[in-house]
Amino acid sequence: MKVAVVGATGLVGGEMLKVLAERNFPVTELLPVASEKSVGLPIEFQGKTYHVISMDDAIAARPDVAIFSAGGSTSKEQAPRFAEVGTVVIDNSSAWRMDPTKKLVVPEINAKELTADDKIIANPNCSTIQMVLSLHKLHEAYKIKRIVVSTYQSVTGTGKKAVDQMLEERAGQTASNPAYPHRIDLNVLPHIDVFEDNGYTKEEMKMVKETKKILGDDSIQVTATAVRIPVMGGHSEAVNVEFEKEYELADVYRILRETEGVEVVDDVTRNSYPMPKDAHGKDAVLVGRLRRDESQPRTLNMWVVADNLRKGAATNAVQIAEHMIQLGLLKA
Ligand code: 11C
Repeated sequence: MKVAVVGATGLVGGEMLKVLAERNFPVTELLPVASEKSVGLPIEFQGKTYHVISMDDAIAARPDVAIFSAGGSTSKEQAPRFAEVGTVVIDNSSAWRMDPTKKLVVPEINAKELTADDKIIANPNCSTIQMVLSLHKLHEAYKIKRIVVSTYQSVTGTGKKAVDQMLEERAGQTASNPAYPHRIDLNVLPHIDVFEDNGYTKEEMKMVKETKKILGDDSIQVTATAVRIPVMGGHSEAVNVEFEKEYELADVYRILRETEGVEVVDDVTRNSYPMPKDAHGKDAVLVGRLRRDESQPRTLNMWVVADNLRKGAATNAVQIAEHMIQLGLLKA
């Protein structure tokens, strides 16, 4: 299969290449695509050296699938051009997620909705993916009424510039090209993406809107506070979820242990709980600190951690492509 990775030189693009190789995705020809300034740069993939090509050259090559991680405006402009030449586009930006004509897919939850008409498929935001993956089976069992979530997000979610900012600050330097309006090392920013008119950030509103769309239930109430912390390795989330129906904690453990893609890490007698350092490089969403919210009925507290570049981005995108192959919707 001819596979284009658009945004191949970015943090997520690099992870896409790693995940494609690890999962033995049937790549016969790789088309690494990036902005004009990166054209010609070497990219290693499965023991071969490829060179970055331009968007136009990639479209002319008519790839079977293009996995995009190049930002919203690039996706808005370029994804339809790939789709026009018959390429299936899996897009990791926010450009198409809330478009009612596009599917927003976490394969374990809603890959079955994919059809031959889906030429541009949206990959959700990383913070949303890990939360809904940990909750969808509980939603089936108890019906979610309301979610209150606070995130603790890795600088890798912003990209290389933010990683460099943190490492420079950690080395006692002033960041040469800061990604954030304040220092991030030894600090915490209650600010991810831009502020919207309602006082929430775009990241917070993504969690509200994307959750309803993926779980196919507009009645679910979500309120979020998204926070950047000086960590690499993964995003963490404190999730407080109120159900319509009463639950038994033992059943919640059983359901989560049986949820594909979820790993329960929860033994406080051994100080065992999910941490970003342990999620790093893994595809599983780690869930722990399960406990009843004693302040109101039918409500659960949990702590959810995942590698935002993997299940939160690259792995989920590649899994969508794999499902398209299995469903016969993506062919070489
Ligand atoms: C962050 N969640 O951690 C963001 C990165 O809509 O795909 C991913 C943004 C997106 O900053």
